[in-house]
Amino acid sequence: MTTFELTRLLPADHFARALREDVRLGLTADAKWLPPKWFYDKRGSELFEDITRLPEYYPTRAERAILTERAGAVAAATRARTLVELGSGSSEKTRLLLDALSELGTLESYVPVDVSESALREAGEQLALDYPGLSVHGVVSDFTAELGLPRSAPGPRLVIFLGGTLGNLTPAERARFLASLRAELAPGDALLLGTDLVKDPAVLVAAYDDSAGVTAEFNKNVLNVLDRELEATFDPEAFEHVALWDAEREWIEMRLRSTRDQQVAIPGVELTVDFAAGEELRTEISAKFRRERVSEELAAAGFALREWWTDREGRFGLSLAQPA
Ligand code: AVJ
Repeated sequence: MTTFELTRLLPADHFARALREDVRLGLTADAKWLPPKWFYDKRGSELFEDITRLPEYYPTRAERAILTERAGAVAAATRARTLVELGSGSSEKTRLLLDALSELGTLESYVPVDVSESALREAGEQLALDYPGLSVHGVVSDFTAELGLPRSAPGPRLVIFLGGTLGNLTPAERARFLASLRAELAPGDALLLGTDLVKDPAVLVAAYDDSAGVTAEFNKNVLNVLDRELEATFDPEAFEHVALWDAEREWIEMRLRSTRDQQVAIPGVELTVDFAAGEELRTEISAKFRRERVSEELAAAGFALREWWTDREGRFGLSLAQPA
């Protein structure tokens, strides 16, 4: 028998409050910024899916190539009974691991954790149909705030955090996130972590500034989100998409650059915000890693790196780690 259940860990008004707090904080700062999580409304999630199919955006394909080759090794090394996925989204690459763990015969339950209830429902219900006998327990949560693994999830547990999303966090946020994740795991549990790798800046910048303009639209979509949720008066056409490589900090930054002097009302937070011509609003960092940095950050959080795999071209890294 197959089951699908859903748990909401957050109060119903969590996202409305968090958005207002982020907008107040980020848009009144000297150097304006917004956290990347607000890209992902329905339209933004669709645009991201489009990005993953762009010729310039290699990370999704590179990570899938590694998983295709290594899913069996991950299953054998972890013998997981529970697969927990952070930021599961459409759960597409997850099937490679569900297949490998089913074949091995250890898998009992799948726990996708995501901020989007609709994405969890869609993916969860389909998976429950496709994997008879699997219990699917979706958790609506903001894992940068708290993870909240169901206590019932049987061990050993394999937590996967794919796509390179760790890179959206600053170094301090990553340290905090990895340490709190470690605190929820027991000996014998494991973490499978996908990280995009440092490479030729031209390749990196192209991946975040594609010729079809899809990433530009994705970036500007955050302004549509503020217009809708906070009755703001942003005109996305009055901002330009910017993607640049910060060589010192080894991250890509996406920004929106105001094309003119303008004033924007944001009634939902009782703010009026001025933008000078050329002023930039930072909307995302996407850190790129080297093996050394990944293993150091894992070690600092109490994990030991057990396996490190890359695709043939060395573009993307997949780490298997366990509590040290
Ligand atoms: C989904 C966070 C992994 O940082 O590459 C894609 C998001 N931003 N293009 C990334 C994104 C611009 C993506 N992650």
